[in-house]
Amino acid sequence: MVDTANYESLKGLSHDLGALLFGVARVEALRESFLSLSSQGIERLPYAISLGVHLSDRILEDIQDGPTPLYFFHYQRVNIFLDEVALRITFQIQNQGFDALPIPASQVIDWEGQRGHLSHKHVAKEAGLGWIGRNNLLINPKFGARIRLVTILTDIPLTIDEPIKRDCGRCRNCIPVCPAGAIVKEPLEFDHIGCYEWIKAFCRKHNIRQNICGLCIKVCPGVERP
Ligand code: B12
Ligand code: SF4
Ligand code: SF4
Repeated sequence: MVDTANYESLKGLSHDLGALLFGVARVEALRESFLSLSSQGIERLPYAISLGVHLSDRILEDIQDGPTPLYFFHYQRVNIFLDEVALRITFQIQNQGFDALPIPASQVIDWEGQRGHLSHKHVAKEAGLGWIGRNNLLINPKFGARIRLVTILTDIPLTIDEPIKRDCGRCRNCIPVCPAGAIVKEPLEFDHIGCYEWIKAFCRKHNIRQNICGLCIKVCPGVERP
């Protein structure tokens, strides 16, 4: 099968499974930032497939000052769902005689530095799914920040997508809603520690067993809605 046919069939499968966002990047430039993956033979996996799902707008709209029980449950189920979609894509690639390595949607490998094996956002950016916004999240033109992501590294030949040449423009919606004051005009000046400390304290206070928030996702619904 040629690269385009592989690309179209995997994109069709992920779409049928419910992951509406699909893109492919080469991983050479990203590999340096990968954490604890060197024993997985990743140098033989030159492509990264980035998948994204659109979160429930209804659940996000109900968030007022912090995560709700419904959002907490949704967050957990969507992570499981993404890992399952990544597995289905992995099995399809393996069935075609190629190699694939699914990276969990939300597994922390380095707790002190708060890092996973790789950044799904950085892969998604390279794969053309969107840009890094002022809120430090991957912003898709259609669904804004209301998406969650997963990555599959593979050696199946695929066509490569181009990064989107866009940014937040004049929008500032997320700056005033952040209770930690972590979001500022320049995306690179995002206060990671401030955000993390606020989330930890809030979730402890409300007995929510995950470090989640949701406020800067809620206010960023995307602009190219049908
Ligand atoms: C650990 C983690 C967190 C941690 C720390 C995040 C961080 N590092 O910035 C905490 C708990 C704070 C967090 C919060 C959130 N997260 Co989170 N998180 C992750 C996870 C599992 C790993 C992140 C990672 O490895 N980054 C790699 C580094 C290199 O990338 P970076 O974050 O851009 O890099 C900076 C930090 O490392 C920072 N830094 C350096 N040293 C330290 C030390 C500490 C203590 C901290 C906090 C940061 C920090 O400096 C780097 C350069 O700027 C990813 C899943 C994944 N594997 O990608 C999800 C992920 C990034 N999270 C996600 C989401 C949605 C959230 C929240 C909205 C929570 C929620 N669900 O309600 C908030 C948003 C915070 C924000 N505005 O950025 C989504 C993002 C989707 C999108 N649209 O972009 C991801 C991709 C999960 C997914 N599968 O979709 N998250
Ligand atoms: S709310 Fe506006 S400024 Fe904030 S990340 Fe989304 S598009 Fe960018
Ligand atoms: S997750 Fe919450 S605390 Fe962190 S930047 Fe977004 S709104 Fe601010």
